[in-house]
Amino acid sequence: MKKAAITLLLSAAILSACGNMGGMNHSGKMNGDKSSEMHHPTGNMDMAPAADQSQAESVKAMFMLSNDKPQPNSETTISVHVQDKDGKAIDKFDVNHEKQMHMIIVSKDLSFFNHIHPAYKGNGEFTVSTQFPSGGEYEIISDFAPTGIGAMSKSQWITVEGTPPAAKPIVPDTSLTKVVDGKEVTLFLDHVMANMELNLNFSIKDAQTKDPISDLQPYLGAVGHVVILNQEGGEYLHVHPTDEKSSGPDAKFMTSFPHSGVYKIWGQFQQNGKVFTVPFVVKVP
Ligand SMILES: [Cu+2]
Repeated sequence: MKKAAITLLLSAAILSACGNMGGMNHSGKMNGDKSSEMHHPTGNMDMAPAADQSQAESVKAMFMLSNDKPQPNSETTISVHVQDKDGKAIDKFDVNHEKQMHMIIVSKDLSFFNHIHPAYKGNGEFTVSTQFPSGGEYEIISDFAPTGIGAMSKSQWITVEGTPPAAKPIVPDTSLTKVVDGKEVTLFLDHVMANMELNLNFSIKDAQTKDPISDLQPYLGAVGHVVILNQEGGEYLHVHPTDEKSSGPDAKFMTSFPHSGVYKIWGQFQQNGKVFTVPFVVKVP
């Protein structure tokens, strides 16, 4: 198998009403199921295939916060309850890249990005404690694979108390070279076009010496992870490398952008036990 077929799950599932959804923004957009794309590199037995749309729609995720009015810079526990369409807990989940659930949290302007891993408590419930850096709206996306159903993602917008900082414009980068934590990372895209497979190649050097970095460590079982969101929200791509075993200087991925528009891409890599995250903004014609 070279790579699995892409499954795009584009639907607007309505999250079920829930009496205890502190801080939830019911008036904002509720994306429910997101477009989710997962590639299955050769030999990777650690990934569940994507659920088809009707299967994904039959699964509900209820997001709850420990605090009705979440405050910036203070611990907030997020819990996610995964249920079937009858409200019964779904209790078996496949491990995907070393975790049973991946969670991405972004601010509305995509300037804040966090990738964390809720712990499974049993009976369909995952929890994680985290902090939000300021007031404003955030999207929480959770990515998981109920056993026998397949990989899917669910999301929820929340509002954190306090005045949000001025939104940072999401502007396509004029240069696809960034320096983060002493690493110079260049993103090469072979062609950028909606609905076409393309290669993303992150090439990583030491920012000072310009020496290629070839001692990247596996992060969640692979050379890197890439998360892509579109500017408007609603499209979420979690992309895994085509050569998971690479240790740099190149980390290669393959994906396709479902529509034209502006997308933000976060590449995450690990060296010397420390994860670094490199953001890029691209315009897809
Ligand atoms: Cu993760």
